[in-house]
Amino acid sequence: MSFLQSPPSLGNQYDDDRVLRSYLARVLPETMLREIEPSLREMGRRAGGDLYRLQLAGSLNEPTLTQWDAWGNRIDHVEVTPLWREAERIAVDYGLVATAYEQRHGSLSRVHQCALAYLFAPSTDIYSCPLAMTDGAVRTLLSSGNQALIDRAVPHLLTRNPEDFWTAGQWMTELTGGSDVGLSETVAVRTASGSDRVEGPPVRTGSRSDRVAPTPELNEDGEPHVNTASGSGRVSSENSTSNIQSASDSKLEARNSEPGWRLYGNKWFASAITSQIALTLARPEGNPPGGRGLALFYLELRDDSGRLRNIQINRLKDKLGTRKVPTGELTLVGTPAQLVKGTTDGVRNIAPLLNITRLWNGISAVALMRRGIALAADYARKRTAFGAPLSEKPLHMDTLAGLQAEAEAAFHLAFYVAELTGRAETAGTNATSAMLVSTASGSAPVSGPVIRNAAPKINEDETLLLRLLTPVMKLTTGKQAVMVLSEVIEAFGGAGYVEDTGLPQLLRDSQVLPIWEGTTNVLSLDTLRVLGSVKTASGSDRFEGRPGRSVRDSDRVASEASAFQAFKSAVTSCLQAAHDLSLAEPVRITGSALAHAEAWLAQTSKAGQPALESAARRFAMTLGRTMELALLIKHAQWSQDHESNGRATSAARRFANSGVDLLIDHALDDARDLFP
Ligand code: MFK
Repeated sequence: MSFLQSPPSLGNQYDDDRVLRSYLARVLPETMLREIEPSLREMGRRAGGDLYRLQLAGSLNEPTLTQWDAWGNRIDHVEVTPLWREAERIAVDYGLVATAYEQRHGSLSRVHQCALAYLFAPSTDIYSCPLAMTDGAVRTLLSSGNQALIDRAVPHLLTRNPEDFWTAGQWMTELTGGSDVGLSETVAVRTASGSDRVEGPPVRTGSRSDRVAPTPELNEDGEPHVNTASGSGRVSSENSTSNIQSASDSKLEARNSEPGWRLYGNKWFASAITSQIALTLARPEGNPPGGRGLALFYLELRDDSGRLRNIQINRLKDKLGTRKVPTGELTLVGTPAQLVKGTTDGVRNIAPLLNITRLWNGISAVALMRRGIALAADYARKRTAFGAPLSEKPLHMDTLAGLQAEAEAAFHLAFYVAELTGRAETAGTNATSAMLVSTASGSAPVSGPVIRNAAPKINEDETLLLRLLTPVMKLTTGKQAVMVLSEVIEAFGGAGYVEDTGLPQLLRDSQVLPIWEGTTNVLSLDTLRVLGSVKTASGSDRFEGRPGRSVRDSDRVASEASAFQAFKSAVTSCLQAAHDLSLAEPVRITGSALAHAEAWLAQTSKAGQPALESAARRFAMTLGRTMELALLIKHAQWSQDHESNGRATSAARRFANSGVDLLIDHALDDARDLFP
């Protein structure tokens, strides 16, 4: 061969990222940016350097499940990839979860954490998945007020000591359940008072014989003996010297002599099953059907000797993407568990976790877009065809410019939701979080004074806005990621279609983003529900915008109006920041999309639920893209004024003409006719 094409390469992923650096310069106080920038730069160096090389070198590695040892013992041992092991160490070291709760910079700690995650995620093979669930578990446990569980688990989830670190799983999906979690069949049985003895599994109604839980054979501890494992869980006897372990052991022993719960059922899509704990839903015997009849449970997967606690791992999923994530099908055969908060309302009680993982989903979406574009741009400078580098070809330039505008718009929405999340979390909770973290690690995790930022506390409107924008942001950025990464693959021609370039993984991994944590359609309906415009499948029409408050009947009308008003005023305030003529057209397009969305909602609400539902996705995406453009305009003006930089303005102008208002009314009858 006379010619060899130079492959794409990456530089420091912090230094090279104009959008991230410009955004941080706008939203962070200078002192904070100065303090955190070295760690961001270091993460950027690793993301474009050793981690990226490790990722490419291990592209064929996948997790494995070994169900039996050589002597016939059921062990269900999951081995993760070398990059995942390294990613865990880095995650703990940099406080990928802890940063948000240590709150050294008040509400802006969430932005700090998301910036770290954004740099870390594309080079670590979706290790962001267990981190997202861990973060969500912390938020859920703190919201539950269950002090025993908070004391037991949160210090492990937030520690910066790798020996003590736990991750959390989120087991929601069942064969029946899927998105409709209220259909879950897992049953919770209360054990006899004062003993750990199992009352016996409930009668199962599943049609498949392997879904019937066998009567457990009890071991000497009175626990049904199902698994022994070599123990990949680190909370084992060898860790008994750990500060955290010894501090909480006595509490655990005390609990074991109290009445408890055993879970029986199948979890069909349990992500990252190497976690030490999981939050899951099960229906206490006798409870009514639906999400309200489910309760939220906490469980620890392994006992002190590392054996799985009555959990069988039946197989790992053979997935399109996220192949490094060990996603399992599990059977719970009398798994000991503890109630997190009450015996009902499990879906409502696990909602804090959903909102945090949806934020991570959006941050991951923009991170993957950024990675794909960085590689494609570098390649375009190296690849010469038809007499010039691709970067000088007008059509190729135009194609990548369109992707950059999408990614830039998505970035601002995802990080805006991070800002709001941080403000909601620090509304009156600073003291609690700070205390939790200092007890977690035994000493302050990082030295130096705690700097509180001057960001305003969240108000009622912004609380509504956060509830609305979380699903809107997740669904909008997820779709954008798939579109952008598909184009990125094409920008490499045939090379993008070849596995060992590492490029196909980008597209495959992005395809999960619109699916897990609520599909586009489910979240579109959630968006309408937040606006008070539809009932859910389970008939709930309650509105949970303000913490601790549900709104019904006449109040609901007010909340419907105020959720949209909160959105409208957020968009409008961004537009008011724009004064340069170059932004006039994007401002006009944003205003027009906003007015159309408002009029459509008012009008279609009167037309009834089928009309609303059938257009819900177009409506929610219009809200997402409108907010994205508004935020991009605001940033573009700032960047002109403070950095004399017009590139964000170019992004706003391009994005404004890439379809912001998607609200076309297709006739419902046509949809019925067309349904294949
Ligand atoms: C790097 C990327 C990070 C991601 C990694 C994660 C890996 C994990 C992979 C997975 O586990 S994917 C599976 C995740 N599953 C979902 O996301 C479920 C999707 N389905 C929904 O979101 C449905 O809308 C829902 C299950 C919530 C519907 O269930 P129900 O039983 O019909 O509940 P309903 O009546 O809609 O809501 C019950 C209560 O919760 C209501 O409050 P009230 O009881 O006061 O009326 C709702 O207002 C409240 N609620 C629901 N969603 C909420 C919420 N509150 C706040 N925020 C929310 N998001």
